[in-house]
Amino acid sequence: MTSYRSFRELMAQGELVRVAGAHDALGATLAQQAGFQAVWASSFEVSASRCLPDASILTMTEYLSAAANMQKAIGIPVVADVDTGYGNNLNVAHMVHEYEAAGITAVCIEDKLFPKVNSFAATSHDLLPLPDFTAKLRTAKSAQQGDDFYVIARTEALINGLGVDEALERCSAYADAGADAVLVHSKKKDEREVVEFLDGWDGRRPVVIVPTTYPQWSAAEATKHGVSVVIYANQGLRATVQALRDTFRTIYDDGTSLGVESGIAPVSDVFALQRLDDWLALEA
Ligand code: SPV
Ligand code: MG
Repeated sequence: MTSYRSFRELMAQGELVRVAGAHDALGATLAQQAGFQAVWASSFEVSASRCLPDASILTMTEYLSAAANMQKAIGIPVVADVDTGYGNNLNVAHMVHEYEAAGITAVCIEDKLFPKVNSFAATSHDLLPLPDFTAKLRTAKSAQQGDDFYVIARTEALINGLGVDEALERCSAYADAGADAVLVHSKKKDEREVVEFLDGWDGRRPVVIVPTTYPQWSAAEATKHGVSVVIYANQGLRATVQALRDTFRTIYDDGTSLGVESGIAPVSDVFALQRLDDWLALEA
């Protein structure tokens, strides 16, 4: 599948954009089939799919390969989680060249120091000084070749415990530096600090949220407070882990797969996801 709208076109529609996290083409396809408008090529998921921590261990090439494989399979845009941009300004420029050339229409760069660790890990989450991150954003925006490429600037100020004022100051500077949208991440169990951010935000760029730790805050509620994009970053991965664990355990314990057959997708379902008939038609 090659024709897909860019993320910018999707955003121009002015409706809430719901995004599901994935790490491969299969997950991305299932997200599209469920109705999501875009797919988040999650650094956490891509790392987990290799049983490695989300700690700047995999290389840009590996993340790009995963994102590109997703984009090739689906007709909705991939939003690539590109962590810190994989290094300094030079790395950011290279990243934009490579992602854009691969047909990715949106990336999300975060303001943590490289190497970064996943936001939920119990470790330090130091931020790049504000001027250094705005320089990264300006680098990214001037590196893009086409007008369509979309850069989301993500602040980890709340993750770092720096408070809403710091998050607002940073996102405002990120908008000035040319970011197309801002992502404010939080690891609180409720949405209060995100709401406080939204109440203080001047609205000149769309706001993206990732409500992993505050799942009780619905997309409908978030929209009322001015959120434009909601990312369900890792629920697919977590569902997969639990489903595989339960299925393998049952088969092993029972000594037969009979007990799981009614609860797993038939082979014909997998054939459909592989578009097997389309491929076999090429033989005709
Ligand atoms: C990811 O999915 O890789 C993210 C979101 O960056 S989080 O894991 O919540 O930091
Ligand atoms: Mg990530």
